[in-house]
Amino acid sequence: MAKNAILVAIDGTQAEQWIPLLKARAAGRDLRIWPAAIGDKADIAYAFVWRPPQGLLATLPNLKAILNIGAGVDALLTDPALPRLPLARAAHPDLTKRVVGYVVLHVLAHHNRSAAYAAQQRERVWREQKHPSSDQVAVGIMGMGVIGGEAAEVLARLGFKVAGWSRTAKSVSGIESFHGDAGLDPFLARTEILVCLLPLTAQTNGLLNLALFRKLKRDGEAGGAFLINAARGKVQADADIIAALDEGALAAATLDVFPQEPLPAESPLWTHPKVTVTPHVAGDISPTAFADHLFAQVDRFERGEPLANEVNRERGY
Ligand code: NDP
Ligand code: OXD
Repeated sequence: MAKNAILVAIDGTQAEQWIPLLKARAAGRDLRIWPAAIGDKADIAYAFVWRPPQGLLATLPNLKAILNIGAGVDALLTDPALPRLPLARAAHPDLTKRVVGYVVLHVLAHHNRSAAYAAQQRERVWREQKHPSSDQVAVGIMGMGVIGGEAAEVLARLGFKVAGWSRTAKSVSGIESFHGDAGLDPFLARTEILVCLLPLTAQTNGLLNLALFRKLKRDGEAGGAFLINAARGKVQADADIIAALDEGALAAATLDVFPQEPLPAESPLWTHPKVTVTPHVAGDISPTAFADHLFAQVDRFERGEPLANEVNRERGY
């Protein structure tokens, strides 16, 4: 008879943080830790996963639900053998605050000319850079979901002229809204600091390319067009970012994510003077904040309630 055990399959070094915390909060639940201690696969009813190996979940005959320890489910959905079961993603205030903090930090860094001041400090140069007020600078957020929506509101409170672009129409007070294919060009034409918070799907793959960068507003008070990608690397074309920086379509870029991670040592992005690289850390989710939520999801499911933040497989996010 199935035992409603929970598989924990977390890729990489993050597992070291997560496993003791999950064990401490398991409250008698039977945890099976991949890869060493899965036991009888027929016992497993739930899976807590972050980038599990492709095909693993398909080998669990009594699996009932999959809980992703992250907001993006692109790595799971590219598994051709992924079972068609309820699948939930992470949408949690802790994660949202972290990514919004990252976005605000880098919008302000571009706005406040931080790179120029860092270069001046190295040369002992005391010179004021031109600082437009935030209400003269247009920020555009691609992806107005849980994280993008919050980032838009925080940046609007800081005074920026904020617009959002999403798949479906939105109406948010103080935020100019654009949606769909028809809304993209007008959204880009008014945007000086472009922030990407889109999921990776068939529609968004490669969207951040040279043709798109050329449509951004670069003659405004911000002093050029800037890119911040805190979402997924495959939404961007790295070579096009370099080309856009070199021709002036982009003035600078902050990149947390890359088509290939870790970013290869030979990538010119590492040393480009107009690029800031961070190693996919915008939204590192904290196990202390999220472990209880995972067990609460199992409890909901067992009460017959739908999972919170269930992924729409057709939409891809
Ligand atoms: P949500 O699912 O809440 O929001 C996604 C948004 O993108 C929605 O507004 C959606 O539109 C929009 N969207 C999706 N497809 C399209 C499209 N084809 N055209 C226009 N808009 C589109 O996601 P979250 O806000 O929670 O997270 C966003 C992404 O951020 C995640 O998928 C993940 O990849 C990434 N992320 C990265 C982290 C990091 O550490 N770098 C940390 C956390 C998240 P609509 O509202 O109309 O559905
Ligand atoms: C996520 C991430 O999707 O950290 O949560 O990238």
